[in-house]
Amino acid sequence: MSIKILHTADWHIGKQLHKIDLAPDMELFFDWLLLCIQEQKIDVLLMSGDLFDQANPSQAAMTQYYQFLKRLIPLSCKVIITGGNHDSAHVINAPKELLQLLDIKVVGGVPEDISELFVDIEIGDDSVVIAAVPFLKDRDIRNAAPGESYSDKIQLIKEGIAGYFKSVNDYYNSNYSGKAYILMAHLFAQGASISDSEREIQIGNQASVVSAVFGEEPHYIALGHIHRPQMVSRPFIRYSGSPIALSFSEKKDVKEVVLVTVDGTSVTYEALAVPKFRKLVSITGTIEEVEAKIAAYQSESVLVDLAEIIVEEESENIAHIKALENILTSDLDGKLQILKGSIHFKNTTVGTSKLLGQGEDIKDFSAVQLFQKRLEQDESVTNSTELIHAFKEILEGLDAVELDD
Ligand SMILES: [Mn+2]
Repeated sequence: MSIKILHTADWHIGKQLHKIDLAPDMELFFDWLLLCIQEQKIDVLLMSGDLFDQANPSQAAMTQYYQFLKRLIPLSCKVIITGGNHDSAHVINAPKELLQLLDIKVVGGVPEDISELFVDIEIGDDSVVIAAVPFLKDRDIRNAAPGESYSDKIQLIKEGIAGYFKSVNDYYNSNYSGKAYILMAHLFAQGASISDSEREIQIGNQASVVSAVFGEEPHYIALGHIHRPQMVSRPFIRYSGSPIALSFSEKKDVKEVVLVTVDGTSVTYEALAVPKFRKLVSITGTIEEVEAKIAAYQSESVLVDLAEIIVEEESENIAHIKALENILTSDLDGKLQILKGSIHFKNTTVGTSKLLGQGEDIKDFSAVQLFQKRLEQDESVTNSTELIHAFKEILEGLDAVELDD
């Protein structure tokens, strides 16, 4: 016999990506996860923080969470969920007593007594001890001193985190020494490779921790917070990453969960890839190239693929900006949904200098005069008077009327 544990983190239930609700992605992940738990005969499911995307989750997000738990109960798989930096400890802990009856342990925030972090699991001849450490808030780990400097603060947070993990390991040593030991944590470990979707924790990530703070005791460290799956400094110190992509910067990531197997005190682990339910794509090029790429776009995803458009044109032209607006609002038959777009001009400065004739200096013109020159050069502009009027209003709004001589 052995004990099989699945390490996951950063579900971010309720997440929206540029106003697109990722609830369908989560639902498909949950379907897959339930199947995986059945097929792999998983005994324990770990979720290392950031259960919800918001401290105050929407009703829809709460419903999705409880419906998942309901489907999990018949599978007799223990569940351990900790709070992350996105979570409210109160929201997660509210149903604590009730969930405990269903073999679901939640640790929303740092408990009063360190013993409350520990779960001692025995299945057949095997056993494992899990310390479910949630995100450590500033106030959990140190006393703020009046007048302390920025670097004092960073130093004290680092010492506070290290001190907390030392107490956790001391508790393990006194009560469970010799047993297989898994430590859960939600923090920023030094050297981890981040994406765009983690919210900074503990003053601009300055107070990142070195993996030495976890001590020598744990056989496996199930980390949460970083959304890209990876090991940190040693193979058994791992971020499972988020199960779905939460930002365009994660578009190339393989999403995974980690299967941890405990056999006596031997602990082994392997990553299981989570299927991609939709792609996040960046479509780049000139307006013409982007239009062609969108027209030729093929999707094999279960859900509509999501795109960001990045246009690069040689020089500034209102027609290009209008073309991008058209692309952003066009109907694409549900094969692709465009969430955002930006346009960059390689020669903006050249474009400006073209406004000026031989021997003319930009300093000799007012902002309104330059704007007028610019409009005269653009054949697509038919309402110059209105635009100049609007431009003056903006300048006045900026309290820059003195530029208009
Ligand atoms: Mn997160």
